[in-house]
Amino acid sequence: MNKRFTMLFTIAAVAVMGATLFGSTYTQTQISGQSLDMSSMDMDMMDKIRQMGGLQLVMPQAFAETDCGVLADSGRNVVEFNLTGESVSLPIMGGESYNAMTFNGQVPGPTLRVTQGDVVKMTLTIPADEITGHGNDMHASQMTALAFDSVNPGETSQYCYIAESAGVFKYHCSGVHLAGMDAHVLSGMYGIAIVDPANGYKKLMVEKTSGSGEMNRVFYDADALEFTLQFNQLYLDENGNYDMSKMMAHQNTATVINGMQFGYTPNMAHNLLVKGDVDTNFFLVQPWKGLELKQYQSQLLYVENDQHVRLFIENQGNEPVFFHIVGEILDRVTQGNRVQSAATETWLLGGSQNMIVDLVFDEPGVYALVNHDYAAIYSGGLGLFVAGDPFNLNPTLVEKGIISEPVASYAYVLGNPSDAVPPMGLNSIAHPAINIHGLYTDDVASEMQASGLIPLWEVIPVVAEILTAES
Ligand SMILES: [Cu+2]
Repeated sequence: MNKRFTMLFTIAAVAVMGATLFGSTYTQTQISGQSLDMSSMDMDMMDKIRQMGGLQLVMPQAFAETDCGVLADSGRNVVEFNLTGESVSLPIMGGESYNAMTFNGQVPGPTLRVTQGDVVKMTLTIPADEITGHGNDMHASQMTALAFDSVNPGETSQYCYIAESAGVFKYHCSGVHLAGMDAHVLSGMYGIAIVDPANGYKKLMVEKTSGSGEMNRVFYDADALEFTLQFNQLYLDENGNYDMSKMMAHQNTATVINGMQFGYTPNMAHNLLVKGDVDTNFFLVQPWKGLELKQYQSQLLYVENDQHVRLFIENQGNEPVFFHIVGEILDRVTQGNRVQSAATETWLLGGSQNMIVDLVFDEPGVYALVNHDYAAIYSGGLGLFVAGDPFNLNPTLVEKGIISEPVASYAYVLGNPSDAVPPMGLNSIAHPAINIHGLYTDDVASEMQASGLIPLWEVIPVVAEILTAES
């Protein structure tokens, strides 16, 4: 064979082989597209990954000391964070309940607040009678959940880390060796850690023409009235158990903010104050308004006008959050101590993403905070801020002797809901009063009452009697 024929043969062979290879690959891809069959999934997969060490390639020692003994002696401020994994039954809208998994008998779990550079000493205890083991993954730690693994019933385990970066960070149960993590988190085992910047928060600048047409630039001190809002979903079957197939199909049964659907909407006290009658609703959605609901009775979020308000917001869930406040503009959006936007109408949070929103409510009014996805709004992703005295209640409250002088927000009368109020930090304005509200077990609510928080279900009848008494 001469050289020319050899060349032709080679080109032809490559062409035929190529057509065979690529052709067959293409055809195979088309044919083998398959739907996910849950019943055939290998549930030992996480164990196998763990045995291979694949997910442990990032070792915590690579970036920060994590030895509790060494850190305790480091001279840094050590903050202890004690969590208990507990499966309990908690209410959902409509008088039903669901089988929740919790940290410390509440959803979300307690909020941790530290200053950048502090040492966090996290201890997870699983009671002996708990039905399953649990883990803990704190995103503020930059440690893989597998470095801590999971804790069995009847056992306690601990890890330490330095909170190196400022911002909001979720924490969540990591299941049993990572298996069932989705079930545990979406059943309630989540919370946040707020890491205040070492040098505190920045002043807030708000630029508006403020009606005059002239540019008006106002600076607000870094100190702010603060709230936490954590968005999530429930995926439940008819027995109130987590339904993985619904999660895989993104068909949630409820959208929750701090664990509850429509948890920040009016209750009977608000109806009484605004409409003069406990049974006359002044807002279309009031699913939690009865006194018998105690800690589950809905509450509103009260702010003053012209006050710097700071919101710590986390998307704990499986769906996007389009965070918006109807009638307001988000004056500043910060993530990881870096400003992302100013004067924005809506900000998008993907799963396990967070932000700090700074804003000022200029005018008295009722402002709805929403996940601006209509399906989320209708399934529970809505709550209300009330700024100032939009219902002009001050004269009546003073006249009846409930308050001695006009107040700048109704929080001075009714308090703000405990589950939306974070622990005090570097630049916190104290809430005038705090009432007991949240997806808590009765034991947790009783402890809060003993610690001095306001049980509104006991206060409302007294206020009602004063308001309705003949003068
Ligand atoms: Cu768990």
